[in-house]
Amino acid sequence: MKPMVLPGLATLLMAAGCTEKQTEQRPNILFIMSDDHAYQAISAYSNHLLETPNIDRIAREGILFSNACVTNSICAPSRATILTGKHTHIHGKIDNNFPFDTSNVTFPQLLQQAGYQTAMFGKLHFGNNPRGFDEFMILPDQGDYYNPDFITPRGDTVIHGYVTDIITDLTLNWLRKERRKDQPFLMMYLHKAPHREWIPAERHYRAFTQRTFPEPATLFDDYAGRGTAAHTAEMNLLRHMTVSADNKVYPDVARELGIKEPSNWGYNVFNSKYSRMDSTQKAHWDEVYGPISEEFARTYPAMDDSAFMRWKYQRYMQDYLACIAAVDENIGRVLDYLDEAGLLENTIVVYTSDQGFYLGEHGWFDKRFIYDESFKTPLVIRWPAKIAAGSRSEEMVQNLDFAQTFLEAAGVPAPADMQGESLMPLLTGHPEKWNREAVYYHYYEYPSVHMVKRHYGIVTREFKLAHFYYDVDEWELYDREKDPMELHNVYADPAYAEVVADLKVKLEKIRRKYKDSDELDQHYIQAYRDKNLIK
Ligand code: SGN
Ligand code: CA
Repeated sequence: MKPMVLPGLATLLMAAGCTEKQTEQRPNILFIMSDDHAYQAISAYSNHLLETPNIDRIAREGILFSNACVTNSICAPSRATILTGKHTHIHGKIDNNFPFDTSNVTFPQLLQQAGYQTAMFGKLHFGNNPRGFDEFMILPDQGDYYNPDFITPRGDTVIHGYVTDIITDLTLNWLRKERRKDQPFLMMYLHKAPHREWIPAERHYRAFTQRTFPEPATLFDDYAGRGTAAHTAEMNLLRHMTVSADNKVYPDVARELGIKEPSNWGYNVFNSKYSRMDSTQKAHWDEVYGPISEEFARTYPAMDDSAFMRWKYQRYMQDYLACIAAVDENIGRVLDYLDEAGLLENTIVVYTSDQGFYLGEHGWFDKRFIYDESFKTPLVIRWPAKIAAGSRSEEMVQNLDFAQTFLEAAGVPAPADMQGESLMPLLTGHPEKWNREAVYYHYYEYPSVHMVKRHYGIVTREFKLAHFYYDVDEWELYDREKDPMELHNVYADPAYAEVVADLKVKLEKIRRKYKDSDELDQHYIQAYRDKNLIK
């Protein structure tokens, strides 16, 4: 009998329909996310505010997405969407109030089961601990900038120092000492900065408080041409940003000037943040912020509203951008380490934010709206093994897409009920395989801080149609090409009647596709009633 010839492994794999690529080493994943980092404050997007050389490096050596967006522009819902690959009405984390339902399947759990070593350091904001991680150290709730508390699997601890540096030290320490060389890793490296109240490190506030930044064209927006929601939102620099907590004027100085903060909130927050610092940190702080308070006491009495607005804008930008300087610098430390360790080639490095943020555009800070500065988020990805350096994509990708992207990159099948789409075709230069024409958005947290009304909508390249509901019933339509600043709601303009009719059909369709409905809207309103958040 003729001896049987055993085919080689490669032939077997080819016969089974596998390509050579699938037998390659699985990539590491370094997911870097900050909290409330506006794309307007990344020089790869625009350098009118500051330089971010390290985030830019990821973009330059990889791909920059100029139309990345979120499904619900607020912290915890965005994080839950990233981990589950589902819209917020499906995973149930619709806002920052309700705890995350840990029976949801998350992509880190799947990667861990598939042999990835997994770790998370920084801000999660779920009200419970992450599942699927071999190691984690997370900030409780929003966390603190100075000498922050951490929750760990071994109990709680306080670490002395500045939060952005500490989260990076924890990340680097794990990569250096805990990483097993025979397994790929998933690292979630999650900054608290630049979240409100924008408290910078000493090395950055010294420099940034000396600087003056260009004002946005819409700083003095009066919201004419927009709906009720824009008029009633409480996120205007002049009216809602506090001089003490946000602008760092000492409470006794502000009180002396007769400045009223709503229910002393700003004063209390300033005091609680300041009291976290040790005596050296306080002394350094006082050297810089003491004179700022004194100068404010001298100039405030002569300020009219527009001068006060301008002063607040500068104070806001000085601290916010100084926080980003620390984020960028620390990302540089991690990239340098990956370089040294020979890990850069086969590590997917992602930099993104949990949502966008207003930097004075429309007179606002905060986010929540479907409007661009809030809805869009920065996204740059570096993976030399697959992504050509200097790539750019204008496709409308979402935080919804991360889970399936990472699972595909790791060769792990994605559960059928995940709702995103893997970004692999866009990463690997095959945009023809990507055919998304519209994205869906739904914001719920109302009534709540900043008072942005509940709304959902559909966004295409050309238009944005949104329905504000619950205590209003208003529609808004923006022509994204003709009116990129979204100043004119053209919903009632007869010239757009056909567009409205067409988009309403598409909105119904996309709501059905993602399994959202009027019944679910009512269900989540009822959940607020049950919790006595509304009557
Ligand atoms: C805090 C902030 C708000 C912010 C929410 C949600 N106030 O309440 O300004 O909108 O968090 O932010 S603060 O003065 O306490 O910081 S999120 O990023 O967590 O969604
Ligand atoms: Ca956030």
